[in-house]
Amino acid sequence: MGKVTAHLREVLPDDVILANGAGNFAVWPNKFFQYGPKARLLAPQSGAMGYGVPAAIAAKVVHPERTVVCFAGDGDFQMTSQELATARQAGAQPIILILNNGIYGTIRAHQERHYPARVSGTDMESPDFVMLAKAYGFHGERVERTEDFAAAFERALASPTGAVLDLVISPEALTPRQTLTQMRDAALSASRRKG
Ligand SMILES: Cc1ncc(C[n+]2csc(CCOP(=O)(O)OP(=O)(O)O)c2C)c(N)n1
Ligand SMILES: [Mg+2]
Repeated sequence: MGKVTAHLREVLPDDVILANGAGNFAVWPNKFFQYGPKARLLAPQSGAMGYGVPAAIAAKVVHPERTVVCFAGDGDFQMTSQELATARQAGAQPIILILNNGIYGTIRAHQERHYPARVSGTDMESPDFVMLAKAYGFHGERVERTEDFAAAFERALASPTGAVLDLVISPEALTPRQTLTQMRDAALSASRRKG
């Protein structure tokens, strides 16, 4: 995602509107994108999952001429994915990047920090997001390798029907600075020290 965000900084227009919901994935648009005076970020102050998709659609209704990109988690996206139908109906179809790591990452991180290796209910089986996007009349693509992102994003930008890019990400890459295993190991050795 470091490389993906760096690429987006290069190619997105100055007046881009970004949106996000809640989850660890939100660190990328929140901390690693550089906002000039014309760019906007629509994000929940209350940490509401599912906020990004409807916010991005609303942005596209108000500013159809501007590029709107929503960052969503795989859990987060599924809170409001049905709004893709609203987008289609309103002719207001943004680009949605799903950072698909197969887990409710934020909650897993809490589990690993407080109860290391005792995982409960944070693995997630998702639908095929590309098929789902297409069912709603969006362009859809799955991106499995970092080096394939740039071309896929170019096709998303060129699509007249908006786009959903399903970005397959390792659950280990949960934060920019610490992997899931490092989180678990740190908590395990801290609890051993305590006895
Ligand atoms: C509506 C709502 N339900 C539950 C939560 C608690 N919560 C915060 S982050 C999170 C998991 C997010 O998972 P995902 O969207 O896959 O993002 P990741 O952390 O994996 O990047 C949950 C359940 C919330 N913030 N909002
Ligand atoms: Mg996730």
